[in-house]
Amino acid sequence: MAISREIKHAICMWCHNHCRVGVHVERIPLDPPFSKGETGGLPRLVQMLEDESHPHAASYRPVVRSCARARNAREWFYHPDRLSYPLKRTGERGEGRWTKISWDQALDEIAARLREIKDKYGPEAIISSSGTSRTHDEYRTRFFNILGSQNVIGQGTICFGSTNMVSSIVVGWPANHTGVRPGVTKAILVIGGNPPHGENRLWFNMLACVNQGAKLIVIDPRRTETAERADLWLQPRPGTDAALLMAMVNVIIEEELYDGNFVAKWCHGFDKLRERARDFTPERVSKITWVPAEQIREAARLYAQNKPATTFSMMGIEHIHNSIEALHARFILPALTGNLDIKGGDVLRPAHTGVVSIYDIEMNDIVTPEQKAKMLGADRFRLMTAPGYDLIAENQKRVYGRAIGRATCCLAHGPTAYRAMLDGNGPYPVKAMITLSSNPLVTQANTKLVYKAIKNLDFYAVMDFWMTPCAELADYVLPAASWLERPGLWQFEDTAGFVDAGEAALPAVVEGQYDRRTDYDFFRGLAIRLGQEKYWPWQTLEEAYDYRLAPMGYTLKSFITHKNGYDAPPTKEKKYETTGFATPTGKVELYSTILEKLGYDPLPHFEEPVESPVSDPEMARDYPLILITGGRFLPMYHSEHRQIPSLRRQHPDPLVQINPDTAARLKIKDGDWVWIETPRGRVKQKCVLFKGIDPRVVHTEHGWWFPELPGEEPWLHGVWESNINVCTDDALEHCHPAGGGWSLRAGLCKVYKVKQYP
Ligand SMILES: Nc1nc2c(c(=O)[nH]1)N[C@H]1C(S)=C(S)[C@@H](COP(=O)(O)OP(=O)(O)OC[C@H]3O[C@@H](n4cnc5c(=O)[nH]c(N)nc54)[C@H](O)[C@@H]3O)O[C@H]1N2
Ligand SMILES: Nc1nc2c(c(=O)[nH]1)N[C@H]1C(S)=C(S)[C@@H](COP(=O)(O)OP(=O)(O)OC[C@H]3O[C@@H](n4cnc5c(=O)[nH]c(N)nc54)[C@H](O)[C@@H]3O)O[C@H]1N2
Ligand SMILES: [Mo]
Repeated sequence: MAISREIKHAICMWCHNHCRVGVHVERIPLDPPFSKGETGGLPRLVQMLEDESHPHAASYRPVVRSCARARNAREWFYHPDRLSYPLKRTGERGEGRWTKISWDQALDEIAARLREIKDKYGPEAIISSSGTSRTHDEYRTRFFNILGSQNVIGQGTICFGSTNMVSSIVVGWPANHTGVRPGVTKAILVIGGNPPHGENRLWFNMLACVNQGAKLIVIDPRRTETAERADLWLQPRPGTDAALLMAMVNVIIEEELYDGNFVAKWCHGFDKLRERARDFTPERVSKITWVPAEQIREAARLYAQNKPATTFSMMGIEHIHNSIEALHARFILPALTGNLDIKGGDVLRPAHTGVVSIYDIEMNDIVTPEQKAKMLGADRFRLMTAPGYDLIAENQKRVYGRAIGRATCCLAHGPTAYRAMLDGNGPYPVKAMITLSSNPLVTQANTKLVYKAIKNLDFYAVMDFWMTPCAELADYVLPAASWLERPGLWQFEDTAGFVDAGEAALPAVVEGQYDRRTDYDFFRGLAIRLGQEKYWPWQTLEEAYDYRLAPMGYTLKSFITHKNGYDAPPTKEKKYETTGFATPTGKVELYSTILEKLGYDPLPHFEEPVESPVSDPEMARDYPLILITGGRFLPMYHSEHRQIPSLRRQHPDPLVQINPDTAARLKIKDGDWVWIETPRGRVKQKCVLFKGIDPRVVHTEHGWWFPELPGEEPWLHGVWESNINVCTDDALEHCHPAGGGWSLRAGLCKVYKVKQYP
């Protein structure tokens, strides 16, 4: 029997590109007694390339071919530290003593513990921490909705949640970076994003536009690779984007660069906006932002006078105190300039209606008002919790027939939940948490508080691929099947107009070697033990996806066979002309009636960051530098991949960027390890001198832990060494009053050399 090679069609979930890849798998025939019947040997992963059968294979090619993760996929997949079987803690929490158990035992015991806690404290005492849309989160939400707990917390509150929410309240639907079109797009405005590292598939597209003459305007405190390519780069003081963007609005209105017809017919509140924008003269804003007034004018003109123009805003403006206001101003820009829903501008892409919606899978309509009221943080941070979500959902259902899914923009409030996990610090006790597809000890702000909160839980379970710092503190650790071992269905949270499907490339279970399950299996396993059986008719994730595709007449397999696993009905321009916008007034709400109804300022305003040389000069004497964190860098993804040798060799250490003048003053040299300290704590990273950052600002990486260090306490794989979230702030009074987000990019710190390290 010859070696056979097969190409499996899969959706890579190692980053936000969600590339459809061809996973090359070989079966090497084995002689008896090793042969497993007709299949003849185990499938082996050989390599990962773009999926040639996909209609957009050409756009995936440069991305996949240049991807270090794809190239080293075998190192990841066959890594000896991958979790293989459920583990149960045998020693004290954090002691690092485990015993291997079966899935049935794990699910029986976990379900029994959850039932106990539910009976004693109510379902809302059980919560879950989620991550960054790397798994099939809609089934988690379904489980929790049926259970009766609205307390799924997660990164959505600071990762695309505010973007999707603010876009929804202003233009009715998420419309961020939806329109980059080579040959058509004439200008691209990038605000606080660095796609060469963060979303390089899009970056290749942007470069194609730029190479065909599109103007690139970049707003970033660092001279990033994106800024290097810009026609105009604005370097603001971190955290001041709301003022800067309102100054652009000011120029566009005062110089009459706006699209009068569109504004008159389709915008609500123009006069009030004009009034508000008057305060934001480039001269005044220049003093706030450090950006010269003339550059602000130039940016506004370049953007407004090159139509169609598209906008791309990222974490640079979500991770600041003024996030909602900055995003509001940012979504006003395409409306004022008539760039909405036109080819090459900012396109509204309603969900693919041939697929059962994420909203319906989540079963959001069964949630009672009493349960919504118990959602942690919903009383205080009303925009991105139940009250705000209900308002956008109502309008989206009217216009689009469905609302966007909840994973990004309707979550319980993390910092409120971690406090509720500490006795007596919340509205009611939180006693159990399931961490799945997230690593909050590394990625959530204020690690010390998160640590204390987790340690105080009655019950903690973690489902992951690896023994993360969080997993080390769990009572049960569950081995997850990765995207390579499970089918995939990708609709960009229902906001992209397409559906993409993939198959499992490799088995999740190999007898005698490993027994991994999908996150779906985990929740369904708990669900049927907790009396939810009738809501989970689909035995496997694949059956669940068959159900999702049934309206189009396909199963997952037949969709892949007959449609190459992809479908995207053509999008029409200016759909609003027939439907109106999905907002309460049916227009673009420059003046947001939803913000008003929720009790917030309906127009963008500027507030100083809580910690800044302006708002707290006294603090600035002790902590004189502005700290921005978390700039993305390849080949890592947040806290992942540190254990993969080929990837770690490319980026072995955590790096802090410091301007050479500042470093010289502090007697720090390139390559020195330095402490970064805030009132919350201090960690060390290695200095890189960087002229592209203002001398008053430093930038650190995030996501650092060291899988090679011991797992048991106090090490927890080095979670206290270089993890910048030890230093970040999540105080409730500092979170955004509407969105609840915490600032990761505009605090104060001091930096000094580490003596004798490493
Ligand atoms: N200081 C600072 N902190 C930040 C940021 C910053 O810029 N600065 N960025 C923030 C942002 S935008 C985000 S999105 C968050 C990210 O926060 P997280 O989502 O918590 O980050 P990850 O490190 O990606 O953690 C994901 C974990 O889930 C596991 N995992 C991946 N896929 C799956 C799956 O399919 N199933 C299961 N069960 N597990 C899986 C991974 O192995 C990993 O351990 O970090 C935030 N934290
Ligand atoms: N390789 C890799 N790719 C990733 C990820 C990863 O961890 N690694 N994470 C994924 C996730 S979940 C996300 S959310 C995206 C994030 O993607 P991006 O947001 O594009 O990435 P970042 O590099 O975090 O931030 C962009 C820029 O914001 C700038 N910035 C900092 N403070 C400010 C400010 O006050 N104002 C402005 N205007 N800019 C500021 C930083 O200098 C940085 O260059 O990346 C995704 N892709
Ligand atoms: Mo994110």
